[in-house]
Amino acid sequence: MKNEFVEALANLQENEAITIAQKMLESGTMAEEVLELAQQGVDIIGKRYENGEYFLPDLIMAGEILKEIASLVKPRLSKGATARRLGKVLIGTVEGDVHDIGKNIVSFMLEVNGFEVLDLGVDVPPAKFVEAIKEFQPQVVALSGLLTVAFDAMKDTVNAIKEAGLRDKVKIMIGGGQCNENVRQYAGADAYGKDAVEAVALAKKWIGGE
Ligand code: B12
Repeated sequence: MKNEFVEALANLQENEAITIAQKMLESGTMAEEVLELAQQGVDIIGKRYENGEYFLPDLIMAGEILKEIASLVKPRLSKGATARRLGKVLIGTVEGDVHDIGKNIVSFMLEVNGFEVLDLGVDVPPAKFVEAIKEFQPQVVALSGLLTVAFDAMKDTVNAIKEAGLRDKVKIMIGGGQCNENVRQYAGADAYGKDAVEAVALAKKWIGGE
């Protein structure tokens, strides 16, 4: 059933992937394992996109299927992983950018790993991040962005946080698409993470979960 699930997801067979995920959960497969398998499916989808086998609409479709799988898995995590809250992470896609498939994966993986996550969504202006830091009081702020213009938006966001006098209250990580160490330096963030696994590792390191 596990291979079939990965295959169904990789082949973007929505109904099949969801039905198998449901069956796995009902027959006792751990929610965490379903997520790991989903990640394997996503990796295959990413490779097929790079090889020119898949196109934009396929990735959007993949995002939709993942959202549905996430909604199936989440309630089952509440007793285990999500019961122990390690700390708070504020996440959003920066202003001018509406890409959210990767952000949603990061957000989801952080939740699964025990963090309380406030997701501000996409195209989030710097002022909204600042306001949310004041209210939600996260230890970590995660900025996602895939467009080149997002690099400036990331920098503006970090500056706005500085100007609000909140820079020493939060650790800031960035990620998404073309981001790298240079962008991190340019934006003035504390770290760059290449994927959701690194995002979780950074949050753990900073909040002290490990
Ligand atoms: C899907 C997609 C779209 C979808 C987005 C759907 C959605 N709901 O997100 C749609 C069709 C809407 C779209 C629109 C546009 N897109 Co687009 N899009 C893509 C595409 C094909 C895939 C992005 C994706 O989802 N990847 C899969 C996810 C899982 O990967 P990821 O986001 O990188 O996330 C992973 C890591 O980076 C990391 N991560 C992500 N966020 C964070 C945050 C932190 C803190 C950390 C630590 C890690 C982390 O973890 C994730 C999981 O491992 C890319 C091409 C590509 N290969 O990246 C182009 C791409 C990003 N798009 C591009 C462009 C140009 C556009 C448009 C301007 C097109 C247009 N002319 O209208 C618009 C922009 C709209 C806007 N204002 O944002 C360009 C950007 C070029 C540039 N340098 O600026 C790209 C690179 C395509 C290209 N080669 O030209 N797009």
